[in-house]
Amino acid sequence: MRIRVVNPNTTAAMTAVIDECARAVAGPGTVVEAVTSTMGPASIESHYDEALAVPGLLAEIARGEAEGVDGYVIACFGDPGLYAARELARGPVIGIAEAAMHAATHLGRGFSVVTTLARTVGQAVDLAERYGMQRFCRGVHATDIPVLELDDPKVRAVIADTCRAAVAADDSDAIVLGCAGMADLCDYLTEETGVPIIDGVAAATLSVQSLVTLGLRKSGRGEFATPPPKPHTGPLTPFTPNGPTP
Ligand code: 2AL
Repeated sequence: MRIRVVNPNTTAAMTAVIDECARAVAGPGTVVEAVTSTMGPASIESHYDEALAVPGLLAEIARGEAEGVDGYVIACFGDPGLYAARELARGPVIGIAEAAMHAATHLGRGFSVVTTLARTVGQAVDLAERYGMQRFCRGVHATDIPVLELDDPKVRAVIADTCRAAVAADDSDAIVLGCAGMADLCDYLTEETGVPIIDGVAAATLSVQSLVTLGLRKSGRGEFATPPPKPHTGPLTPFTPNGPTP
């Protein structure tokens, strides 16, 4: 099976981290293809960034559909464009926040999210509500590290400190990592904190793999059916569903 893991920001170095973490967990019959969005912001850490990341993400989904991809991971913790992507795809589309929060509920009674900038805390709280996770999500904690600085080895200790403080403050049993750029820190943070650390990139890749293995596809009826065709204008002209691939 082919799983396309879309990094909806335009930073290829971050896609390389995402690609490695997704490949590390995928089964032998699974081909993971991590791709970088070709348009939009270099990182996604505001509502504005998120809105501008969605067309590039949807273009990758449309391309994947034309190429017969079996399922998709949206590798950004805001799960930008998740429901729109689900409308376009035949197979499952899973966001990393969605997958990580669901995985955390199997591992303990409550989890904390550790994210990047403080301004992203509200988005994570909103996502927990949207996915019915209020019962499990005990807190969202910012490291105040910008996404594009996550690859600096000096920030690892700050993230570990924030994880430990989150567990203590929230009395939580697991940590959900709030950014795809933290995916490669799982082992280090598990050792540092002693609680399960959930990277959504790995969790979402395996969730998609499981659904495809089970022969399960996106429901074609109701809300997530292919969106009704209509003209799009200006730079969005190529985005008409079933039109030429954007
Ligand atoms: C993210 C993420 O996963 N990718 C990105 O660009 N921003 N998340 C975050 N909390 O800043």
